[in-house]
Amino acid sequence: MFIGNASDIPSSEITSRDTYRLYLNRRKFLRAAAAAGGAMLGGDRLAELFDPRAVAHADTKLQTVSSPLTTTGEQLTSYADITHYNNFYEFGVDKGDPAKNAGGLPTRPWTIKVEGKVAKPLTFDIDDLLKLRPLEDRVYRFRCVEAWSMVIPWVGYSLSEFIKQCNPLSTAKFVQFLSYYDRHVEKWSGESTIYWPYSEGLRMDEAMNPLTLLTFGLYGEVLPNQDGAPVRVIIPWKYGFKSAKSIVTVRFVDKMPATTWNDMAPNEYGFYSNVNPNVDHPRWSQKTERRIGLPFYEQRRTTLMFNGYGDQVASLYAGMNLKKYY
Ligand SMILES: Nc1nc2c(c(=O)[nH]1)N[C@H]1C(S)=C(S)[C@@H](COP(=O)(O)O)O[C@H]1N2
Ligand SMILES: [Mo]
Repeated sequence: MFIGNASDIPSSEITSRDTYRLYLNRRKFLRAAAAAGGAMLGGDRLAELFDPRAVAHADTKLQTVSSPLTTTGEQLTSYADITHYNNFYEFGVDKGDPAKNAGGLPTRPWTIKVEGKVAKPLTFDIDDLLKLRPLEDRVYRFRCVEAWSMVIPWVGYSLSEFIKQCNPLSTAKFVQFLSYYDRHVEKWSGESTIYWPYSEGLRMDEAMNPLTLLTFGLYGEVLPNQDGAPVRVIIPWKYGFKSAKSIVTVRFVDKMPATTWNDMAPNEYGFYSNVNPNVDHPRWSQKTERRIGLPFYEQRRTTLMFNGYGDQVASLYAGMNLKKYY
């Protein structure tokens, strides 16, 4: 955790973006103080103050509106945890690697190519997509298949709004998302045996469900690179690996597309991957999860069917055997 031990604000208090900002201001102040009377601070302390991860940029704010689809009532996971406990295997296999290594991801210019079963192939520029619909603040529970979870205030709009612009044909039954891949930029991608680019997919009705979020930011700011800048999807009732990051291609297809984790270990990771406490992973239970960032004795909690979004999505799977289609 980058909060380290140098600050007079304990990391347990850094629970919101506002607190985080106060913390940054405090650091800036200390940095100025260090410049003025540097001899007072030791080398380690100085290194901590100049931690590049703590620099907030003025141009990262997004204009947002509140959303009727937000989930409330649970304590938000801190910005520090959301941005320093990541899975982004292109930038390394450890949770702390993406924050360290994703700085070189070139997020402008950025386009999404739309291809496959559409009236005609299209290319969207990220800056046009940001203006397509009002950006909403939407708090969602986020459940990783590794049995940890967070509560994250995302920024975006329903993927369905984007899909309408793509004019998919009636033969489009699934939509596939492909992530950016450049092995020169993502030098760490060889640490795993994943076949790149990262690929994920949804059935068309899942993609059109209003909860499925085309995501541009978190905590009211653009996505940090390690969280999938400049655009990703978030499907709150599915395990986290379904949410492809840094998307460059959206492909409409007539058959279930190949997806990264399903390719890697089909008996462990199904195509659907709905959060389901009644279907254990072959190597661990899915009945409970560990909420990141809480005191140790408060972390463990019961995993909810469809991650708690059953009212909105259970009907998508009516009549399906969810033990078979995990
Ligand atoms: N391109 C790409 N997308 C990805 C991954 C990845 O390794 N590469 N990891 C997935 C997994 S396993 C999870 S849990 C989430 C993590 O998102 P977060 O780091 O923003 O919490 O991203 C998903 N999307
Ligand atoms: Mo994950």
